Amino acid sequence: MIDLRSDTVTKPTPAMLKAMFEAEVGDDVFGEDATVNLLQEKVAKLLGKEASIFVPSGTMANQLCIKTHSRPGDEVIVEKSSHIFNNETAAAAALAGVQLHPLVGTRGILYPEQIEKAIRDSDYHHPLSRLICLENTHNRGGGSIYPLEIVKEIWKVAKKYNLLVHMDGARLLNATVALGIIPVEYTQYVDSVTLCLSKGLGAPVGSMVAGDKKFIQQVRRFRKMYGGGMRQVGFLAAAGIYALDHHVERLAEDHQKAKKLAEALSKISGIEIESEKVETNILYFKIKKEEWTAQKVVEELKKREILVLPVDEKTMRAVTHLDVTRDDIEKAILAIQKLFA
Ligand code: TLP
Repeated sequence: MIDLRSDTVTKPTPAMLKAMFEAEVGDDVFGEDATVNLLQEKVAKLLGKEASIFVPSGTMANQLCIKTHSRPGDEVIVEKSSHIFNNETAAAAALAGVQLHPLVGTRGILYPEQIEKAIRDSDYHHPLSRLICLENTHNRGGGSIYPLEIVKEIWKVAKKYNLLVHMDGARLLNATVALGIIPVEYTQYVDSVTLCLSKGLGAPVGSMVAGDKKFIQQVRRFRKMYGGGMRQVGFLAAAGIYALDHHVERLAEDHQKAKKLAEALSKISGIEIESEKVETNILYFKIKKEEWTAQKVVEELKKREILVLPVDEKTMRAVTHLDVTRDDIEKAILAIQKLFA
């Protein structure tokens, strides 16, 4: 099977598994897991923050940040197609008690002027605007990269009105590798940032939250509350360390593979895709054949050993990653060409 559904599907490489087996572990709820501690120091440094903390998932990472930054009744500005708004089972409302204020972005990107307009005035009928969440890269935006200058301007607006900024950086390193910059260039303009080890980086489990020390202390309390305090979890942290040491620069390959696939798809009549807009490892395409649905194409491709994700009636997603070779991309292209011929 050539699995293009998500970059979450990767399995540990033999070298990663070896690192996991050899990890020194301890009880992380006591703060005694040496490998977790090492990962947390490494990520804090990478993201230019005072501290970081290992958590089970990207969803928990985002939700811990929202919970820690806000109080019930506050308002959080998000993008309408963001993961936080659509794919976290309303956790911000259920667990943090906040109201999400969704704004429509351009390929998921919000602009400082629209954010400034959405910030509430001090009328006591209104909720208190507390936090702005940015997703980088933006999944539903098509793996789009937040322009650095825009993040800087959003930060300025946030500080002018005393708001906090959170970055859902599940795929932050896809953005930095594509731009050839270091993560700190972004993270200097956010109060908190998450990073998923289990997506393009290829670790089996785990995400990171980074911020200042006081913030991370509070995140640690809420992580316990949310049931995310884990014990000898250094086995998983070791996979994260391995991923950061060996799988970052190679993300560029995933971007090339996505571009190649997108360009080939753009030449197939029956498929609609703006291949020039594919910037990282995620691509969305639409089925133009009237009688075909995305579900039908998924089923047909599955028979040909290719997995893609249906998104809505006519739209599908493909994501490149560590476990999809250049050869697999060629095979996928051929199979899709044949199906649409
Ligand atoms: N995204 C998954 C699905 O949930 C859609 C995927 O296959 O892309 N932030 C962003 C931007 C994400 O794309 C995801 C996962 C998360 C957060 C949540 O991460 P997990 O799955 O670890 O909770």
